[in-house]
Amino acid sequence: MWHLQRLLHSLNSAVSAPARNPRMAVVIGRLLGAAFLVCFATGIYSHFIQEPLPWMVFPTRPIWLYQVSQGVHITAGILCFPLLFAKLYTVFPELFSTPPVRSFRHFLERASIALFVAASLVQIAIGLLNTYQWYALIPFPFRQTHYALSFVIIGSLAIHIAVKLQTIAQYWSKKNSYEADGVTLVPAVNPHVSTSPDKPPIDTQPYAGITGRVVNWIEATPQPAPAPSRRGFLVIVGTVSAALVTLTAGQSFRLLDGTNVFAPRKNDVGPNSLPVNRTAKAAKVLQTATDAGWVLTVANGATEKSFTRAQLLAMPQHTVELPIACVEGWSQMATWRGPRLRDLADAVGAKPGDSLRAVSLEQDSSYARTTVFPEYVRDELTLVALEVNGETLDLDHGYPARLIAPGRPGVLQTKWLSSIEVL
Ligand SMILES: Nc1nc2c(c(=O)[nH]1)N[C@H]1C(S)=C(S)[C@@H](COP(=O)(O)O)O[C@H]1N2
Ligand SMILES: [Mo]
Repeated sequence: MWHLQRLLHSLNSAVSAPARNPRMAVVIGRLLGAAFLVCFATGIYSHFIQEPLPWMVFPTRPIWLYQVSQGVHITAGILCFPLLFAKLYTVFPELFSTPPVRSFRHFLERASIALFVAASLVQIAIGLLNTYQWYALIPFPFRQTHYALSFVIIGSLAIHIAVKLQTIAQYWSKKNSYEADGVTLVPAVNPHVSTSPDKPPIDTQPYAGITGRVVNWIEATPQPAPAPSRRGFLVIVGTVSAALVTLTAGQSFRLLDGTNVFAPRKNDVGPNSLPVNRTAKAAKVLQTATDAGWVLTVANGATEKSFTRAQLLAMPQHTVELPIACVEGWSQMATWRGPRLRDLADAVGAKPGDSLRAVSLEQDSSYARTTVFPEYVRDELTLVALEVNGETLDLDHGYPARLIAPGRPGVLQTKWLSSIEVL
C-alpha cells in the first residue's frame, strides 16, 4: 500500500505544472459547464420539436430559430472537445491522489466525475460521427442514446458542482484565488512560478503560512518542469477552440463559409445550389418520383382530392425564403416556391386547429412521414414546394413536391410527397 502511495505521489509530482491548479480547473470548468448547458438546452429543444408532448406548441418565427439553435448546438458541442481535454489536463494529478477514496463525499466526487467524463466523451464522439454521417460507427439508435446521455451528463455535472461548490466558490474570482492558493505566492521558494505575467501579490515570508497543498507543491517541484505557464495554457486552449470553430462553423453560419474546411457540408454545393441530405436513389424513389401518373392526394376523412403537378402549379404560388436546417448541423437558406399548405388543407375542408400528416413516396424510413402541427399548417410561409432557387425542384431535393415550413428541423421537411392527410 505504501509503495502504491509513493508511486502515485511521484506520478502526481511528475505531472505538476503551473496550469494545473484549482483556479485553472475552475476557469476551464466554467467554460465547459457553459458549453454543456448550451448543448443541453438546444438539444432538448431539438428533441421536443421532433417528439413533442401533447401540450407543446413551437414558434414559427424567427424563421431561423431552429437553424441558429442547431448551429449553436453543434458548434458548442465541437468546443466541448478541447475544453474537456483542457479540463482533464488541469486536474490530471488528482487522478493519482492518495488515498484513492478518502470519504463518502470523496467517493461521490470521483464517481460522478468518472461518469461525467465517460459519458461526455461518448456523447461528443457520437455527435461528431453523426454530423459526418458515419452511422456505421454508431451501432445503436443515435438520437435516443444522445438524448439519454445528456441527462447522465447534466446529472453527474450537478453532483460534481455540488461536491466541489466550496472549491469553485473559493477560486471563482482571480483575486480570491491567490489568497486561497498560497503556493504561487512564495517567490523565494519557486521563483519560476511567480514570474507568471499575472503575478500575484507577493508573500515576503517564504515559509510562513504554508498549508498542506503548498508543502506538496514545493516538494513536488524543486526544479520547475518545462510545462506551459498559465497564460500559455489558456492561449493553447483558446487557439485550438477558435481554430475548430473557424474550420467547421461555416456549415451553420454563412459568415464563416469561407473557412469551412472540416465540416461535411458546404454552402451552395449540390443540385439547385443546395446540399442534399438523402438522395432519391438512396431513398429508392427514382421510379415513383418520376412516374408520369404522380398525384398528390389530399384527404380529410372521406373527402379526398388529387392534384397533378400541373394542377399544383396552377394554384396561387408563393415565394418564401426559408432555411433547410439539418439536425446534423449544416443549414442553408433557399428560395422556395409553390402553393401554401393551408390552401391544400382548406381544399378538403380542414379546420384551423387540425394537424396534418405528410406522407412521402419513400418507404421504410423514419423520415417517410411527419406530423405537421396547426402552427405550421396555418403559417403563410409553409409551402408544398415545387421549385427551389428559381428552378424546378431537383429529384434529390424532393421532386415532384416537398414540404417546407418555417422553424422546422430539416428532418421534418418531408421530400417526395405522395399524400397529405388531415388528422
Ligand atoms: N422523404 C424524406 N424526406 C426527407 C429526408 C429523407 O431522408 N426522406 N431527409 C430529411 C432531412 S434529415 C433533411 S436535413 C432535409 C434535407 O433536404 P435536402 O436534401 O433537400 O437538402 O430533408 C428531409 N426530408
Ligand atoms: Mo437532416
